[in-house]
Amino acid sequence: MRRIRRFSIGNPINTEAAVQEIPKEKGEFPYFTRVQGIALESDGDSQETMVQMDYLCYQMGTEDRIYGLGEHVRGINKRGWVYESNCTDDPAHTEGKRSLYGAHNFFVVDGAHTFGIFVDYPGKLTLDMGYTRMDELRITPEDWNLDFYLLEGDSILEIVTAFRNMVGRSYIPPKWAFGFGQSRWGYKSAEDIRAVVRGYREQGIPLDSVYMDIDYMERFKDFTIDEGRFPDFPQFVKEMEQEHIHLVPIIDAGVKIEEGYEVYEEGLEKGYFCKDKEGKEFVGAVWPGKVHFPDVLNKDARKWFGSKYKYLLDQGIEGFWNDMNEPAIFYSEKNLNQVMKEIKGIKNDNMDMWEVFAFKDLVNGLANNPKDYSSFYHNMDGETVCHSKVHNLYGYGMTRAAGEAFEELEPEKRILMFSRSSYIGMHRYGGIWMGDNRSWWSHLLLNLKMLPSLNMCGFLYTGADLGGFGDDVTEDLLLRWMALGIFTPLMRNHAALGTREQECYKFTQTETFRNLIGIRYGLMPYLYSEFMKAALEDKMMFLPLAFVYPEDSHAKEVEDQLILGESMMIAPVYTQNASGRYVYLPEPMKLVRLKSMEEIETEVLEQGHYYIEIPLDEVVFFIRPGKIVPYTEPGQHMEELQGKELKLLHFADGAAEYELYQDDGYGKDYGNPDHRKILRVK
Ligand code: MIG
Repeated sequence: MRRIRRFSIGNPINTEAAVQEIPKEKGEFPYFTRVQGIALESDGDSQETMVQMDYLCYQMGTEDRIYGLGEHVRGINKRGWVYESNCTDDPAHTEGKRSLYGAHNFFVVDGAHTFGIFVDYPGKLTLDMGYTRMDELRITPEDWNLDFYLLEGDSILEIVTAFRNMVGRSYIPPKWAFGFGQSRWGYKSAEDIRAVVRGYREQGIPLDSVYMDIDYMERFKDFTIDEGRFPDFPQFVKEMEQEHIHLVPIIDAGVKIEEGYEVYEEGLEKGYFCKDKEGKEFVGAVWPGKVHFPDVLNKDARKWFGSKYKYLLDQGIEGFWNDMNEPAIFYSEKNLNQVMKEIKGIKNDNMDMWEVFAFKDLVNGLANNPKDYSSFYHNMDGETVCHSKVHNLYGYGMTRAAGEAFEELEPEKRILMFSRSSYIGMHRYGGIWMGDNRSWWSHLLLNLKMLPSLNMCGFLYTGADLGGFGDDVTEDLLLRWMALGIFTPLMRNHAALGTREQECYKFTQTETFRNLIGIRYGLMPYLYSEFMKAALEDKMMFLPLAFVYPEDSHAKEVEDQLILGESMMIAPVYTQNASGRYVYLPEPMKLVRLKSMEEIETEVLEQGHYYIEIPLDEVVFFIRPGKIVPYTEPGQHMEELQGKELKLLHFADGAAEYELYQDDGYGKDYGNPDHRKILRVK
């Protein structure tokens, strides 16, 4: 039996994370006690101090496991670290980090008691999962205005579905956005993009989209296109369309301060930017130089900012990615002046070591400074709210602005949208990508581990920068990473300015890349069906083995394999120079080995532990007993898949069924029964 209970404390800010209204209950929270006590507080780096604190505490048993929290470093089981919900632009996703770009305060405790918790609180929230004391789970907000939801059910999956029901249906992208996309920070002109498309098409490597990073804009101004480098943009969009390529431009949060720039002038005139204490527009600096931040938490401002996407929609664009919306701030005008003053003061000193360090900290502390976040304000339904109280809603607000505008501007059509920063609730308006990872083997594994925790929080359309964003990739890392990426809804190769070029055609094993990406397209009938069913039925697409085999103590500890939908288990290679890997089969499964969509071998394996050989040019997955995986011949792009004959891979002794979901990939009549078809083996 499922049950959701809501305990409201103080005067919570309405985040609109939930779409289902749960009546408030009075009284004590079950399981948790509110503790007045001494705790360790950290400044995020290494300084820790003992402070008096007020927190909610759950006494964990040794067997308790914790799942969820969305976008974070570390394991599928989140126990044993302290996490902070505090959306941060930090491109070093190392194990010691407490927050990344998102704030996803939903988790499930599984053990002596099994229950889910959602803390609807848009400020900084500390989730101590056995860090201060190994046996205590502590939840510490910065103030006591929050909604605390307790979810119960007969299984973890039931709890997750109840939660997803409560927060509303996950965003569904157009079908072409399941195709492979190439991106790189540094494509500067139409010519650069043509060269990428040529590179792929000449090698016969499938491709559906090319992403346009900040360089397409005129001096990094949102909703502008540099005419010199992109002459006749609508014509260029058409040209790409003929190549079956979608262009996907980036939109940044900050609006450049520049006289004569329409978005700036309009926003200023209407009072739609965030204000400082004196009521003047807050000045931060990001890529465009000095900017104002649109107040996307103000309904009218949000509507206005969303309407700006029309400029690009009108030119044929059908997808966007929203960046820098934590919001990232390189420095604020005020703080920079202050720091400069302080530096002047020490200029002629003979600085000692500590002073030099302090000087360095002054400069490094310019970016994403908490003082800046507490020095500007939003207008939420007429009320002035300090940014730091609602910090985690900014990316959500920006993406919601776009999503709501698309509903109005393109009511019949799905538009691709994914964001960097997010909060639960934003999952209704867009997906997310996993931010600035690195070309590290450990980040391939992190990519895998984040999938189920994001799915729990409603984020289904997601993926990591394949090959890694920062640092230089190697060909084998890219191949292995793509072999995971072929399964993730967002499949995009993206890299940072100045790193090794990592478009697939730039390497020697082009045939392998062609086959690998071909397998993605070949498996599309299955992948798309599983995505759509997960979205429409509030289910997870990627599941930890622990959720599917709760009685199996081995399965519970597996952190490098996932169940994908109803039929499949994946187990990618994530170590360098490996000829294969160990895989645990919780039940008999059929191993499927593909060199390409035309070269498929299968083998039935009993339950148990195996070392599976997986050469660089092969993909392996497993089919569960009684299950079916529909597939087709690959194509060069998504449109080419239309009308291709369906074939079935299966591990069925007797009769088995699979529900296929198929639609035109653009429309929104998701409930149409014609989209569902039962496939059978006899
Ligand atoms: O400060 O637009 O995460 O994907 O390539 C970096 C340039 C700004 C961060 C994004 C990344 C993008 C980059 N952006």
